[in-house]
Amino acid sequence: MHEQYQPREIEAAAQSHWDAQKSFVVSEQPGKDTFYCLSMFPYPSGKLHMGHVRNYTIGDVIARYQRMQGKNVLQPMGWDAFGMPAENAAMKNQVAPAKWTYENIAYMKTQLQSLGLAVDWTREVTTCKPDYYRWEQWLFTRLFQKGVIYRKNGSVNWDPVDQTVLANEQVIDGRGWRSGALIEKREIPMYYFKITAYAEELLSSLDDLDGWPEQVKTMQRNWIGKSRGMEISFPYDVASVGSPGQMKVFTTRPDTLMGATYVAVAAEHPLATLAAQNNPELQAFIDECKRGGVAEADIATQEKKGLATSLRVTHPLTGELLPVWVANYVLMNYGEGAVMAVPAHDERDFAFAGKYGLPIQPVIRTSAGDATPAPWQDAYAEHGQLINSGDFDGLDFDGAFDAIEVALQRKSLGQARTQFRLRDWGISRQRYWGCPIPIIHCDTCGDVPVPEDQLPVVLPEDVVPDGAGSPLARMPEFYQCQCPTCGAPARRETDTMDTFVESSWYYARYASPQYSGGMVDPAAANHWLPVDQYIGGIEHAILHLLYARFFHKLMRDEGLVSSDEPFRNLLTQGMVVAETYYRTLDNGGKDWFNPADVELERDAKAKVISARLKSDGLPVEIGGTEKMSKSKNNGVDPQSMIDQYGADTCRLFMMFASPPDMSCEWSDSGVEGANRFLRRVWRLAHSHVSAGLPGALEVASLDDNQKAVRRAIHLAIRQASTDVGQHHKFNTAIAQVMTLMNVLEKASTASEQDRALLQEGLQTVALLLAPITPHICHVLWQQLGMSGAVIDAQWPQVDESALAQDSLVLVVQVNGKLRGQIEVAATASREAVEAEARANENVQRFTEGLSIRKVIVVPGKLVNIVAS
Ligand code: ANZ
Ligand code: ZN
Repeated sequence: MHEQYQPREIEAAAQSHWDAQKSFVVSEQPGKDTFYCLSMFPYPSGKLHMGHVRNYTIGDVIARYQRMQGKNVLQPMGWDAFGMPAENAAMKNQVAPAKWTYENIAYMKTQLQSLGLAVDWTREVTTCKPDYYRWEQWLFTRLFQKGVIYRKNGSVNWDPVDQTVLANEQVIDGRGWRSGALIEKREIPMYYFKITAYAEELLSSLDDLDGWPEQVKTMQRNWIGKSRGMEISFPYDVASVGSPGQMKVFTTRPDTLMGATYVAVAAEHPLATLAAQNNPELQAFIDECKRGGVAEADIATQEKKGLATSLRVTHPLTGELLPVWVANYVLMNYGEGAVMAVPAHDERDFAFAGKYGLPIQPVIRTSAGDATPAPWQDAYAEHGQLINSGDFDGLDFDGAFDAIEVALQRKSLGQARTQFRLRDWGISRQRYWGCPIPIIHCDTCGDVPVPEDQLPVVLPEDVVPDGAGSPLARMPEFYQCQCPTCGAPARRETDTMDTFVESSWYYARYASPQYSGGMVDPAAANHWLPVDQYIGGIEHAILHLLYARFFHKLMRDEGLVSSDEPFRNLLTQGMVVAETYYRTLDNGGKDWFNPADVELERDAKAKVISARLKSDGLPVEIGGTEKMSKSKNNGVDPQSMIDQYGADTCRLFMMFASPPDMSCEWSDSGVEGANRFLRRVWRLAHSHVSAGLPGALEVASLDDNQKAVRRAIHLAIRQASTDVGQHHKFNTAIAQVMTLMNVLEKASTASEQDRALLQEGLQTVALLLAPITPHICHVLWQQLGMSGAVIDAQWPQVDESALAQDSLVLVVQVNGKLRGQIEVAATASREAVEAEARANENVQRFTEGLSIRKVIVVPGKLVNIVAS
């Protein structure tokens, strides 16, 4: 055993052992418990960032721990390889997205491998390869035939200068990111997954996901957004509109119907079109609304604007005429594209009515009273008793809901309805680097799915896009084809799929990644699925997880998998954050400096008092900790940490810094501390091993000091087992091992039994750390003379008899201040403990002249004497 801890050699040796033994290659083993541990696969952006390292280390620790529990563990890895960054890089550097992507994958794979992940690399899945996406296309054609996928017009961001469709993130302040042109909304035909048909099930089965964070389930519930409400019709007459009809709204607050003072429609609503016919000002406003991004978030936050029309509709119960407005806060694709506005009880309507001088009529008594609200208070939106509502006065929400429904039904002007906020999932993208949509357009036969024997529709890989629309649409060799049904010349679809489609089913493909007989081999899929532990970032809490859950149900309904949900347990890891440093520029902007380029000055308590740039020695401002990002220049390249200290230090630091679901602050000193600890472990093991391995431990003949050491060993096992196994609290488990190390370093090595005990202690350290720092533990295990590799060892068991204590040391406090220690028999009664405490010399000194009011005994821990 080398005297110095040499991570480079150790890590190479451990990794080549695992490679040679194919340690992590798994197959189905009937009868053995399985554990499928999955971390969200990376987008091959070029190199790993700290977020990846943290995610994959957490997954790896769990996978290795489960293996030590005797499970047959599957931990796969792959690449979410389609997407826009490849196209952007391609335009910048004139390389094909395929080449760029494959090169990134090759490099990032070496990085992942250097972390020593217990991954079965024979199962690597790369979503941009035809052997993967052909099955996505296959499922698409099946679902298209079933009607679960359909085609309809959808609105996109259209850049009139570049003549191309832009993704939401390519629209900046309403303008194209490259051209700077004002973006228009355009309607084009697109394909949709009918996810709304699964809305009810996607909502209700959340209740079965006990292993998911409550917060994520809430986010999913809100996204699906089930609401019970009423559809209400407002008739309009010949005079004001030109022909009779009804304007429908959807409302969750039918109880406020008597407070509706106007109605508002979306810019795309037919009544808006009608009203604009002789009104150029209104037409201009409608055009303005139609421009601008299609992102929902933008619409929610934008300033409320509207324009009156000359139209009137009739209130369904009072017969009063209400003015019709066109408003930018009403969405065409939600509800009915129109709202009954109740400014007294809806914040958006309130803001709008205030701005345009529309009447505000309170109809609910809330905790804020019944006066006309000004300014807005959240209480105005509460449920409460009806007022100013005629016959309905005095009813509560439920009573009013039912009574108003009856009144509306009598006139055939309304009825209760449940609706979802969730929209069907539009998956068409007018981009090159994605999975081709397997549809052929024929003038005679319409949209024909590509027959199974003609799949995959292969995406040509040698194309360099130029940003002006999809290159596929300019490649006759791609789009010219024959109709599979009638044989006439036809045109292949040139849109590709949203890359969320690939990431919606990769977890299932890992079960049988090379299977060529179908999307998944059902036997293998059902053997491994559902995933026992899924780990990834909270940024995927809504869309990715919802789509994957949806796909699981689609695959179930195709007979491919038998479970209802893909991920049994979900862990959302916290962010990696780091300090930020900056200088303020003359123009008021900020120039951000990377932590690696900054030198810190600390006071005696190690508190940072100032920061200077290494290059010029001049001060920089400290900006607080933030998520590592390019914009704040506070990213730290994990590779430099691995190169300098080795993967084990990096892993230990990440796991020790915080529990996995909390944010983890990167710090130089934390990394150095982790490295120092591993050197300590190595040093102790080295001196132990150099003295020759001891004989067997004779537990029965240990003296008191030895018993205390052995107790520390088994306490560490007990605590670390609950920390890791039950709570994923790797940080406290590591702290247990550190405590144990303190004991072992001080323990005597004089006798053979002392050394046998140290042997047990070091073995325990190697086992408890094995999931976290697998390389050093691999070598320690060998050096400690153990047969077999530590990855095949079992997690250590607590010897309960080692925990038993003959006597206990309790601290004694007087009025909460530590005043002494007493030693009592472990079996001593409460009275005996109290008597011993009162008899303590120091206690007597501090209670002299006082009378003892109360003695509190916390068994096994302390005695507090209250005296005055
Ligand atoms: C009257 C009303 C009174 C409303 C009140 C709220 C409070 P959820 O719960 O999300 O389903 N709404 C309906 N369609 C809309 C559209 N196309 N664009 C914008 N807003 C629309 O929301 C339902 C509520 O959102 C409905 O209830 C409607 O406003 C609004 F005191 O109607 B409410
Ligand atoms: Zn045809």
